[in-house]
Amino acid sequence: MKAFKVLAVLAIVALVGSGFALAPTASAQSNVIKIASQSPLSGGQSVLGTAISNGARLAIEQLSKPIEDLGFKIEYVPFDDQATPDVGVSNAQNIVNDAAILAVVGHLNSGVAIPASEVYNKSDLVMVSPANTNPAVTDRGLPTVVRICGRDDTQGTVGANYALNELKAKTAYVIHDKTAYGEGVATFFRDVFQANGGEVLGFEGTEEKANFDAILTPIVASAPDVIYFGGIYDQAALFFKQAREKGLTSQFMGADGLDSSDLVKIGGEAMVGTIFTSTAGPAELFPEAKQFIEDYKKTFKTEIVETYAAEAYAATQVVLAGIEAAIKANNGALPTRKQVTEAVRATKDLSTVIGAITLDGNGDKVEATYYILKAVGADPAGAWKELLTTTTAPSPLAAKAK
Ligand code: ABU
Repeated sequence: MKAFKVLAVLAIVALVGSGFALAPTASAQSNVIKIASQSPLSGGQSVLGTAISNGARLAIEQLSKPIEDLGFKIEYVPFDDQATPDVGVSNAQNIVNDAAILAVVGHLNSGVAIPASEVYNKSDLVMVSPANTNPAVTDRGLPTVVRICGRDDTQGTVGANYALNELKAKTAYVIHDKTAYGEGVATFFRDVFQANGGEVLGFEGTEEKANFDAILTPIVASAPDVIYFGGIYDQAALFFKQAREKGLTSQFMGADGLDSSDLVKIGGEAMVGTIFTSTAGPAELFPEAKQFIEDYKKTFKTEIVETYAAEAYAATQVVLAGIEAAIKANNGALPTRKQVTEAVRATKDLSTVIGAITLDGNGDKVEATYYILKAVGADPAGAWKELLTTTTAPSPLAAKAK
């Protein structure tokens, strides 16, 4: 027996020494299924990133029973992508190397989700995004990618038409943060604003985070009706604050990257009056989210349910339903990642906290709602934003089919 053990150890050492790599098989014999999330849990965008992680965690804590009844245990593994493509990709590599992980909920940033999802896709691992709005997230045609929010081609259009038709703006100056999301949504805004009769006085990208003097000088000189910022609140709030300090009275606008209480925490009174579009409705708008809101506040000891928390909960509902369906279709045995991906992509009329979700053949929600909101207060813990109006639009694929 002792001799057998020694031989076995020697055989393993020889395999490792020869460069033979053991494929990740942790889940093959285990009843543990892991669901990962990726979002910024540290840094300037962590308010929204934490909301995504919290939403996923709460859904897993509350809704895993049907899968447990089938003999499996669900574990949640959150990753901090730091809103940085390199970190997201490096995490993605670690995620695909853990064979127990059968799905990912995330990301916040399209510029991180796009390269990370290339890694997931090579391992057939499904990613369900609660927040990534850049069209390329789904338009690349990856079979493992799903998003349950709207898209920037529509979001930018909705913002431009609101500026022209409701605000009666004639001129706009457009700034973006040079990310896939920021530049993308700013480009859609610019193109539609121009095509429908507005004049765009400037279009510029910046990675500056602190001192916007140089970029503000030509904006002050041109005094546009609207300044549109395609980017995230941590940068936009400082930019807008400095714009007001320079005496600019233009209407500030942006998209869902501004939709966080940190916008007014950073920008204060200067942000009051800012109008922004979002693909996430305030959670209170969804009748199905009543219990979720109570549980979220109690669990995370907060009065604020930030944007994308409910969407992350819903994205996790999509994932859990897919895993359950895949186990059942696999006669009760642990499904492969590919089987889970296929079950998730087949999501139809799934009841979630943000309403029923049906996916189209590209992994987009067949119909999405776009919200136009206004910052009305400078207290981030108070009712700092109010809904102005909403509009609903089909995904490009669903529109074609009509
Ligand atoms: N749409 C939310 C913010 C960012 C992104 O899609 O990159």
